[in-house]
Amino acid sequence: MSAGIRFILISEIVIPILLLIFGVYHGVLQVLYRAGIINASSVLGIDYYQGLTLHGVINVIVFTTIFIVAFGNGIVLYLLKKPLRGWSQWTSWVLMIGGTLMSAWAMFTGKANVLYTFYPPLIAHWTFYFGLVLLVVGSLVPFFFDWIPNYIAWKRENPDKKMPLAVFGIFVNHILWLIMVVPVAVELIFQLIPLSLGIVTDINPLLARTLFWFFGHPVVYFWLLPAYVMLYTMLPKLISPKGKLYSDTAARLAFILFLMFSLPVGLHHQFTDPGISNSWKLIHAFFTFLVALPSMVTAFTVAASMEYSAKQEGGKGVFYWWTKLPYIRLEGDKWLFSYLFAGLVLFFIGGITGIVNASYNVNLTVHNTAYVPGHFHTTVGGLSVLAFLGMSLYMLSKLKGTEVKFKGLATLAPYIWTQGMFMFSYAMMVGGALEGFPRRTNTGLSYLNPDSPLYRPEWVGYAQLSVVGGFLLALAFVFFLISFFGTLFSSRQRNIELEYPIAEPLHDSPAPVLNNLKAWTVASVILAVLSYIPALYDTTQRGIFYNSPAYNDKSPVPIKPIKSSGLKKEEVKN
Ligand code: HAS
Repeated sequence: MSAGIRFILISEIVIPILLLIFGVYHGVLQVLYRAGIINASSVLGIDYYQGLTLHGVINVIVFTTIFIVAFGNGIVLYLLKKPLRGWSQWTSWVLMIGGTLMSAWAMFTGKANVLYTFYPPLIAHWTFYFGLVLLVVGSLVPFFFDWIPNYIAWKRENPDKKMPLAVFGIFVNHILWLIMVVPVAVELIFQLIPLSLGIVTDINPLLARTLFWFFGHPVVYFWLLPAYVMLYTMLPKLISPKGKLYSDTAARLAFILFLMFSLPVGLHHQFTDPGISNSWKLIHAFFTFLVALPSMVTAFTVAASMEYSAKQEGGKGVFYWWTKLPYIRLEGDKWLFSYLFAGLVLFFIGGITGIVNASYNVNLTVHNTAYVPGHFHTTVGGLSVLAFLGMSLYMLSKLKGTEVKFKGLATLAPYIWTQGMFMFSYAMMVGGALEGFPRRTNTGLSYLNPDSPLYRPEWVGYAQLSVVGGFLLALAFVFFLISFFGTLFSSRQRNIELEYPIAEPLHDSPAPVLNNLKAWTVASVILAVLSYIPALYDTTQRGIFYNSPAYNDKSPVPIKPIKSSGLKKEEVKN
């Protein structure tokens, strides 16, 4: 590997972790603010929406995207054994880092207090949107100019072999990414950037929200699939050198099901939005249950792989093999198991709570309550983040040619994280679902004040429990950082070789139908378009029209409230 490519890979791991320090810090401020322990605007002059935007955008847009590119680069390099092209990697790097800096400038200067969902009526400075566009374009460059050409060259040399499973998962993920960014690009290019620049004053926010959620649900699988690649291909080998993936075919089936069903589901975020027909919302609810299917396939396949692999280490019977899993083991790369296992345990809860959300009628109880952050902190904040942190440390140690430093702290971190996330998510989910604890609040926290008519004593305990959870999460992250920076600044001990512990499958079949990615991509696009045409049509017929001046310093808060729902443009203007 050339020094330039090595530098790019290391920086694509280190930069997101540096940014994550701000992201996690703002997470801690959120719990303190919600419990009334600090006043949001008193901390470094950053107000509630600004802090929440930094927390969300850094953690789930920037950290994830740059890491996923680094991981994909590493997997393609290792398994296809073809060099990455310097010009393509540098182009991607400049676009992603340049875009991140642009958006970061807007967020840190308070010009983009629009949350990670960034749809109107909240409006940001144009640099925020432009930066995101650059980040996304940069993340696609290696796919087109390194991964695909390298695969074609590999296939020419290995005509009888299937695409390696890890590469297959990485490709499915980036194909999904390519499809899902189209609607959000339309929203950014034709609605938000012109609105922010003052080129237009009139946009349809319901259309903007629908385009956002067309992207906004599949993006959660963009965060999930790299973790699934690790679970399928690496987890068994971390348990035992003789560990095996239970079924390669089941894994490929799961990835294809994600490609098919991740897209036609976004309306489950808009069950309560007016102006879109209920029938299409219901159809998206059904598709949402279908997209849970590949995760169920994964739960069984991964559990079977864990059992098989633990039995290679002497585990016996129905339950005793659980004792042979390397929960806290420091030799070699076994420490990485703790990140994937802790993530799995959290995702068990995250998955079940997702199914609660998807149930059209139950969603009405939990929507816009703290239950929803409770759900997504056990999914993206659980399995995805833990897998990405563990893999960042793993790749860093390989790229530095050194052992992981402070391995004990690194191995404990995911368990402390899990404990913290359980407390935080329990508080948010139970408080949200049973007591209506709100998802967002910017009301001066009057619910904590006994003298206020809005005083809600039943929420106070939940807010306080979430502080304890938040502190455990921060402690876990500090443990991780000590190990991460210890490894970064340690000197080289061995040859630099980026390798991954890839397990062979126990059951495998050629299943050519599953490997035809071109056909599945076409099918996925057709299904996504068909499932969205009626909803998009509805938004143009009964959308709510929102009139706004260009971005100015007061723009982060809605300038003009939306007048009412379900009205046609002429009716609103009149
Ligand atoms: Fe979700 C909202 C439905 C999965 C992230 N979700 C969100 C939001 C985020 C998010 C960020 O239907 C908030 C968006 C916002 O800002 O408003 N979600 C689902 C469903 C699934 C799901 C059905 N979500 C995810 C994943 C995410 C994520 C994955 C990130 C990575 N979600 C919703 C809905 C909403 C929503 C509604 C809107 C709510 C509202 O009203 O606003 C499914 O894909 C989940 C399927 C998962 C399973 C679990 C399988 C279990 C496994 C673990 C096995 C463990 C083993 C180890 C073997 C069926 C794989 C042993 C375990 C032991 C316990 C010992």
